[in-house]
Amino acid sequence: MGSPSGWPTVGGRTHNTEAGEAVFFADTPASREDMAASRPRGAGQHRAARIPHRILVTGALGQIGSELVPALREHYGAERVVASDLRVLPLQRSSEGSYEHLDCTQPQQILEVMRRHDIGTVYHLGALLSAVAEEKPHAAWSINMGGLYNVLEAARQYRCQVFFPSSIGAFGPSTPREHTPQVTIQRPTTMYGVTKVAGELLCDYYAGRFGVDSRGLRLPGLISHVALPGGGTTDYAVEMFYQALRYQHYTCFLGPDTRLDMMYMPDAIGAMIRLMEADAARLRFRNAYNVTAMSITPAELAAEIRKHVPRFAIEYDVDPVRQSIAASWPRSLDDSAAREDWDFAPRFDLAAMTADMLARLGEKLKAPKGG
Ligand code: AKB
Repeated sequence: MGSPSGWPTVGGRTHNTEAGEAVFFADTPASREDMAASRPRGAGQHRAARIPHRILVTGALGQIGSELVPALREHYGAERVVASDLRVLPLQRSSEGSYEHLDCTQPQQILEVMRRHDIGTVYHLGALLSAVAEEKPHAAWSINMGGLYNVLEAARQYRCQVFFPSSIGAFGPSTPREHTPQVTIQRPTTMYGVTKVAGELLCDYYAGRFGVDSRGLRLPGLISHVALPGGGTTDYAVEMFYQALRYQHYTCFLGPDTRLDMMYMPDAIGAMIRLMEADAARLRFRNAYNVTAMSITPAELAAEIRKHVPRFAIEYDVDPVRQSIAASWPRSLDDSAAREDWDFAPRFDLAAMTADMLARLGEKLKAPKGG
């Protein structure tokens, strides 16, 4: 059956229409066909996207990966998930499952890991966030774009499914800021945003041109008690929780009325897995889907925290760089396409997220270090 965008699918999983020629990776050790032949074919040629063979997570030690990897291991079995990152895995985590030291700017490293582990799906999370990308635009281009290109190209050759985390940063000041539509103007003014729009287009291209089963989300700010974000504009929200519990005081780098979309990490993890398992025939968009769970300001988050931590006080010392990035982003997203196409339904609103976050982070901060 043809997919909505016109590329053929095999058993719910798209497959390449091209004959596996290695353009960039001319010295690839194994062709896509070799890989396919070496895989067990319990279900004949009909290996559906919802039963991944083995899953590779890049950037696995980051904010999202720290929760996605355990969730995938729980969902599909620990032996099916290979975590990877540019960073060295802390010794105390070495028993958690397969781990590869992987630099996504190096195509041969990606190909080698995919071949060795017989990878069928890649969650490509390795990227620089918005504020740090603005500080280091050249590195951001090389890591965010180069890494994605290498992953898509390897996925083309090995017929892998690819998840790409786009962002609210893929929009810019000329985008409608309220209830931002799924399809709208995308002219970001940050290097981070440029790499996210270009990344969306590259996913679209690899899907349409080569039949790579690429899927993506335009993620809002993510709030988590497990791992800290690093170098993002929405990081204030996580910082506020830590500081509220530790010192009952937080100095916020965004102004009190800066409204941005946010989501609690369990909803984001659930959305990623649900999207990757969704019936390919229902997906109208191969670049990325708008998703959101709440649209909040620092002042609103502080007021919600104060319901649990009455002495909590906030003050503001605005960072002009991050404030101007935030000012170029939507204030609220329209996520109706995600709800319609693959039943996206977040569970945590501001009140539920705040209560859960304070309870879990409170436990974590009380626990003895290293315990
Ligand atoms: C950031 O602030 O850079 C990220 C994002 C919204 O993409 N959290």
